Order: sequence, then structure tokens, then C-alpha cells
Amino acid sequence: MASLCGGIIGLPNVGKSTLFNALTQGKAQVGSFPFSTVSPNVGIASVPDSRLESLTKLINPEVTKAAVVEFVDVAGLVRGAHQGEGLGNEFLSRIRGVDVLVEVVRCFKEEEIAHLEGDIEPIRDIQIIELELLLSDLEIIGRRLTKLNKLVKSGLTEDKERLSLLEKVKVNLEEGHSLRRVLRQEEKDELSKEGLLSLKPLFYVANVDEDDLTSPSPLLKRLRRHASEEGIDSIEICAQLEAELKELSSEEKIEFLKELKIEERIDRLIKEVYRKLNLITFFTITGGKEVRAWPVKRGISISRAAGKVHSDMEKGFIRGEVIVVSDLLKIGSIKRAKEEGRVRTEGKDYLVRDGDVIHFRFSS
Ligand SMILES: Nc1nc2c(ncn2[C@@H]2O[C@H](COP(=O)(O)OP(=O)(O)OP(=O)(O)O)[C@@H](O)[C@H]2O)c(=O)[nH]1
Ligand SMILES: [Mg+2]
Repeated sequence: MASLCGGIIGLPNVGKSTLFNALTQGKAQVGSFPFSTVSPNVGIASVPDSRLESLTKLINPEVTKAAVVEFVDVAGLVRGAHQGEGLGNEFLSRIRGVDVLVEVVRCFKEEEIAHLEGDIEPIRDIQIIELELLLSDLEIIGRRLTKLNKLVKSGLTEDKERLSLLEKVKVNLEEGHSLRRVLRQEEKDELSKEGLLSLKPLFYVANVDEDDLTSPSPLLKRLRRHASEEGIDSIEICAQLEAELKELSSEEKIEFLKELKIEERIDRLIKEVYRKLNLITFFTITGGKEVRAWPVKRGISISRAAGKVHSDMEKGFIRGEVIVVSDLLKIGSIKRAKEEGRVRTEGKDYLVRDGDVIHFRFSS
């Protein structure tokens, strides 16, 4: 199954690859100079889920598989990227394919590490990226409009509604308005195939100094205020620390975090991305051999969910036997849960809920 993907974006040298490594336990090159990433790094992150851990303890399977989210770490973006500056065009086309944007904003001070704009100013950095995404979208919309106008004039289409929607988008982009705010949901849905960057779900990762985790600097407070005014979620992380934590055993990690009086944040970030992607989790227990968490879009029917496990299961779907994970954990076994009448039988149109444990019945 192709997993959904988070794109790590931001100016050069802000800690994108460091964050990528922390997220995916990857080995992307990290350098103290701008543009150390040229070709994108791709990796997967397991989605932390305490329910999966508890299920594993209960069932004791041979294998446990967590839900995963893919991350891509692309080259840094600079002013003029939409005209091809830096690695601009390659960058922009790469992120057009991702499902959620994770924007790393540099807040750590470290003078040895150059900032392309000269000083540490998170809000200005956010605005640079915002403008580049917007200009790139404007170019795309401009091209689409020219094409559609021709088709309408030559009578090949009468899609006036689309024409007026694209015009509305163009005007708003030209005036620098946030499409997230000005467009209605139906309009956003209508535009979903265009892959507009300024409509992708977005959140900020403030890459902060360790000290900021316990006492936020004025710079960080300004960034928080800005994000909340814009209605964009943000999360504060010390990417370097998180990357180092990944190298430790879990006991060492607990000790270390206790000493610093901080908590690990990377897991929270992965969960946030998952939520932004509008994903929920169902579980399967394959004959007690494999316990697995499956990510699916909220609102999926049980027969389509079966298709995520295997296409034959969707084709030959008969019914699903469903129990809520918390019930199963409380009762202790499927057998007993069945005896107690806690396992439901659901037909193909049942909408999967987060935390369902499902046994699919199908004919092959
Ligand atoms: N002090 C400090 N340094 C960091 C932190 N995160 C990253 N760095 C350092 O910042 C430099 C750039 O980090 P990278 O992860 O390579 O940054 P990038 O955004 O991927 O850079 P490009 O690929 O060049 O765009 C490296 O020297 C990192 O060690 C952090 O949280 N604190
Ligand atoms: Mg990099």
C-alpha cells in the first residue's frame, strides 16, 4: 500500500535532514552549510500507538507491525525558488506530490551554523516560504486558466464554474491572501487535483535550542503568536536532541529525559502528522501470528478497508467481525469477547472507527 507522505520543507540549513533522521531513524547527510541535501531523502516513520503495544502484550504474536507514514526531506527552498533559484523547481515539483507539509523553522541560535538570510528571524523565514509557494501556485493557475479559456472560447467546454473558481484563486493569490482561509471547503475539494501548495495541510516545526523546551525565548513566543494568528498548528522540537535520542536504548532515553526534565517530542510530531492526514487506525490479529495497525482515511467503509490488507479480501468481502480494541484489552481474549457478545458483525457499508479490531470474512 502506498503510504501517505509528509514533506519536510524550509529554508536551507534549518535542520530538515536532522529532523528527518530523528523521524525515520535515517542516515541522511547533515551538514553545517546550506544545500547539503540535493536529492531528496525518503524514509518511513512508525506511528507510536500504546494500543498496539498493549495488543502485542496480550496476544504475544511473532510479529507486530505499526502503521507508518512516509517522510520526504527535500532540498532547502530560497527566495526566487519559483523562478528556479537554488534547487527551486525541483524542490517545488517534489513537494507538489506530498500530502502534508511539515515546515521546519529555525529558532536555534548556534552562530557557527550559517543562516542564509544572515540572522535568526522565524517569522520572516515563514513569509519567504509562504511567498514562494504562493508564486509557484500562481504560475500553475495562470497556465490552467489560459488553457481553460481557450477551450471555453472554442466551445469545447462550458465549464464556466471552474473558470470562475480558477479566477477567484488567481485574484486571491495575487493579493497574497491565504487560500486556506478564503476558499470554501467545496472549492478546496474541487481544486484538490491541482496539487496547490498553498492548500496543503501545513504545520510548523520550530527547531529550537534545548533551553527553549523548558523556558521559551521571546523569539519563540513571537513565533507561537504568529502561528496562532494564522491558524496554523506548531510544535517545538530540538531536532538535534531528538536525533541523538534515537541512538539511545529506551532505558538510557528515559534516564536522559528525566535528567533534562523534558519529554520526547518526535512521537508527538508523528501523531500530529497522522491526525493532519485525517488517518485513523484499525487493527488485525492474524491467527495470533501478526498484530498489525493499519492507517486508513477517516470515513472508509469496512469492505474498502479490507482491500488495504489484500485486494482479494475486498473482492470477496462477506462480513467483518469487529471489536473495539479497549474492550478486547479489558476482556482479554476474542473467544471470551464472543461469549460475552462484544464482537459485532458488520456488513460492507459499515464505516470503520478508530480502534476497531477487525477479522475479515471473505470468499476467495
Ligand atoms: N544547535 C542546533 N543545531 C542544529 C539543530 N538541528 C540541526 N542543527 C545543525 O544545523 C546544521 C544544518 O542541519 P541540517 O539538518 O543539515 O539542515 P537542512 O535543513 O537539512 O539543510 P540543507 O539540506 O542544507 O537545506 C547542522 O550542522 C546540524 O547539526 C538543533 O536543533 N540545534
Ligand atoms: Mg538537508
